Amino acid sequence: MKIGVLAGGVGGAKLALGLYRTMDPVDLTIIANTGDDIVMHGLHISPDPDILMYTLADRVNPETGWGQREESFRVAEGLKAYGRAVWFNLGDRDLATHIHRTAMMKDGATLSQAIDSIRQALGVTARILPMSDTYVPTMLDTDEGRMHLQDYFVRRRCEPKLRGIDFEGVAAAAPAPGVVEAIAQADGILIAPSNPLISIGPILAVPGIREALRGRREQIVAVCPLVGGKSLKGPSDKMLAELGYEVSAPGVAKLYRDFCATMVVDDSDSTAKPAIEVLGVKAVVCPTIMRDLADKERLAREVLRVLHSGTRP
Ligand code: FO1
Repeated sequence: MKIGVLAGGVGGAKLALGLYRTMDPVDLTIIANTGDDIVMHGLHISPDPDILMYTLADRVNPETGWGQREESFRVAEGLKAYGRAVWFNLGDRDLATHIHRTAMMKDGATLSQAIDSIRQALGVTARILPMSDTYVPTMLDTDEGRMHLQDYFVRRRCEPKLRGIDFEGVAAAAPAPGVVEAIAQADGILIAPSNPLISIGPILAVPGIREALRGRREQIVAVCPLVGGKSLKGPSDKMLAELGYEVSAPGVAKLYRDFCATMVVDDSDSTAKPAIEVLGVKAVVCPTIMRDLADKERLAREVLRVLHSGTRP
C-alpha cells in the first residue's frame, strides 16, 4: 500500500517514525511543511523536513525533538561573540545540514533536490518532499506586530496574541515536483497530528494541493492533534482560540472536512464522535498519544488498518 503523509515538525515526525518502522519505507511519501523555513546568518533552514529526516535517521535530539543528538554549539558561541542574534539554536552538526542545503541552492539546486541529497546522506529510505520549492514563510500578525513564525515560536515563546496568519507569496507558489502525483497515486493519505494552522495549513495553502486532496477525500484519514480540547505540545490550542476557531476535535474536523473523510481521535474524545460525524467525517476512537516508540508503532498500525479497511473502493 502506497501511503502519503502530510506532516509538520515534531508531532508529524512521531507518526512518520511509527509508519517508517511499521511499513515498507519505500512506499511512504512524506509531504513536509516548509512554512517554518527561515533564512538565518545567510543559511536556508528548513526545520520540518530536517526534523523528519533526523527522526527517521535516528539522529534527532530525543529531548527536544528537533536538532541532532549530542550536539555542540561552538559556532553559535562564535556567532554570539560577533553580536549576532542566536535565539534560534543551531548546533554544529545541524549547521552542516544548513550549509550544505544553502550551498546546493546557491549553485542552482531546488529545495527538493537539496532535501533529497540530505535524505540520501542520512540513509532515510522514505520519500521526503517539501510542499513547495518556493520560499513561503509563515507570517503572523500579533499584538506585537507582524513576525515570522520562528520569531513568534522560539524568540517570543508563543506569548504574543495572534490576530492572523498568512503564507507570504503562496499565491504564486506551486507544489514541489511529485507532490500532486503522490497525492493522486497513494492508496491512502494521512494528515499527521500536527498544528492545523501552521503545520498543515501552509501545505493546504499551496495552490493545487487542497484541490488534489479533495479528489481523494475517501482515502484520507487525519489524526486529531488535540486531545481533550488541548494540544499535547505546542501552541495549537492557543492559536486556534485566539483566531476564533473551536478548540476541539469537532473544531479540527470542521477545518478538514472538505478533503478528509475520516478522523482518528483519542479515547478521551470518544464523546465527540457524534459531533464529528454530523459534519460528514467518520470518527475512529483509539489511543493517539505517542509517548514512546511502541505508542508510535501502535498508532501507525491503527491508522494503516483504518486506511486499509475503510478506503478500498
Ligand atoms: N525550537 C525551539 O523551540 N528553539 C530553538 O532554538 C529551535 C532551533 C531549531 C533549529 C533548527 C531546527 O530545524 C529546528 C529548531 N527548532 C527550535 C524547532 C522549530 O522551531 C519548530 O519546532 C518547528 O519549526 C515546528 O515544526
